[in-house]
Amino acid sequence: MIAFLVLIGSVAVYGQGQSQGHAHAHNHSCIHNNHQQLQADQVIISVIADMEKDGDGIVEQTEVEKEFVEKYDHDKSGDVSEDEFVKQWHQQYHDAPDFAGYLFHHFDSNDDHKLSAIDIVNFVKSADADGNGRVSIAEFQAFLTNLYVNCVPSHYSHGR
Ligand SMILES: [Ca+2]
Ligand SMILES: [Ca+2]
Ligand SMILES: [Ca+2]
Repeated sequence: MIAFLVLIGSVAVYGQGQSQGHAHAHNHSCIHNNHQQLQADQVIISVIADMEKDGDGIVEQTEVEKEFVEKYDHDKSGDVSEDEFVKQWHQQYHDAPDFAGYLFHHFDSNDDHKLSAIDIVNFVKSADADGNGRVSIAEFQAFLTNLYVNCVPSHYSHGR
C-alpha cells in the first residue's frame, strides 16, 4: 500500500515537471499578422533592403551576420536570443511577435534557442536554390516568401 502511494506521488511530480519544461517551447502560431497591415511581400522587400547592403545583388553571409550583430544582439552576447529577435523584428517590420517567433524557430536551424554563425551558414545553404554558393536577391525573396506563405494557407491573402 505504501509503495503504491509513493508510485502515484512520483508520477504526479514527473507529469508536472514535463509540462513546465515544455510550456513555452513551441506555442507560436504562424499566421502572418502585421501590426501596420503590411503584406508579406512588402515586409520581404524591406528585409532584403536591410540585408543586401553593398548592392551587388547577392545576400552574403557576412551581410546577414552584420545585420544580426548590429541590430539584433541587444545585450552584445555574441548571439541573438529569441527575445532579442522577436523584439527587433517586430520593431523593424511590424510583424506580430507570434509570427516573429515562428520565423526565429525556423532560422534557428540547430535548435539551441539562439541565432549564431552556424544558423546563418545553414540559412545560406537552404536559400541557395541553384547551389552556386551564393544567395541572389531572387533566391532570398523566394526563400522568405515561402516561409511567409506556407505557414498560413487559410489566412494569408496576397492580393493577387
Ligand atoms: Ca551583397
Ligand atoms: Ca544576444
Ligand atoms: Ca541556433
